[in-house]
Amino acid sequence: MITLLTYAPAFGQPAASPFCIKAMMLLNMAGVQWTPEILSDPRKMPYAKLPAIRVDGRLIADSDNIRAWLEGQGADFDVELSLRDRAHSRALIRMAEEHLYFHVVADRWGDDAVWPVTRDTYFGMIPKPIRGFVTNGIRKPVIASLRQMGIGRFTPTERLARAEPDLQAIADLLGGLFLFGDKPTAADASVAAQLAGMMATPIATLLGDRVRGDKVLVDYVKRVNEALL
Ligand SMILES: N[C@@H](CCC(=O)N[C@@H](CS)C(=O)NCC(=O)O)C(=O)O
Repeated sequence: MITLLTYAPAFGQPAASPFCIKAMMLLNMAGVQWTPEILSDPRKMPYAKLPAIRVDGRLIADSDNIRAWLEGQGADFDVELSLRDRAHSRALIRMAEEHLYFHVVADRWGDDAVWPVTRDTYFGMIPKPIRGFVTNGIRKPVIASLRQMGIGRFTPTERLARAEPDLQAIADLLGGLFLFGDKPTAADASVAAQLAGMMATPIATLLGDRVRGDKVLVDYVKRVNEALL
């Protein structure tokens, strides 16, 4: 049995992290048996992040490594894709995970109106009298890393403008049900999980409103969730 170490459900999603949701989708797509184990503190994980899977006492951390492990067991998430499509898939995954994801983080951690809800959802286990103090110490380096990478320096309007061409590119690719036709592939697990994260942010943000208002993207996320969760 495979155990998926994941964050708790949050904001109507099966996990607070889009990467944990991606891992759930990959496990389901691979058709393997798995069970979730909820962690709130990832510091003991190999990369101090989630998701990870535990198989026969061994930890495999990071959703891309989980994918590689499943592929090593015989899964092929992109079975009908040409080499060219597989290359495009890789680029889409990077766009979703190394760019769009940080907009989810900026909305949830960087927006002062959203932060109190994020804090109480993610860190509700910390006693209230010390929660503000403890979580400020966790929030600060997250904000600093967003500033360091650049998007933390943008106004919300500039940030939406930076995400917009990516969102449009995803919508433009959705001629079929999924990114590469009528069957879900690995790229759908990565892209839909990040879009779902944007949509699930519980307080209105420019980005959340943009994605929630886009019927093509909303219907796409719904289809991927129905197929893979
Ligand atoms: N590249 C990793 C990213 C995972 C990731 O960023 N996880 C975040 C939650 S979305 C995390 O656990 N962060 C904890 C921390 O940075 O302290 C993957 O694909 O699994």
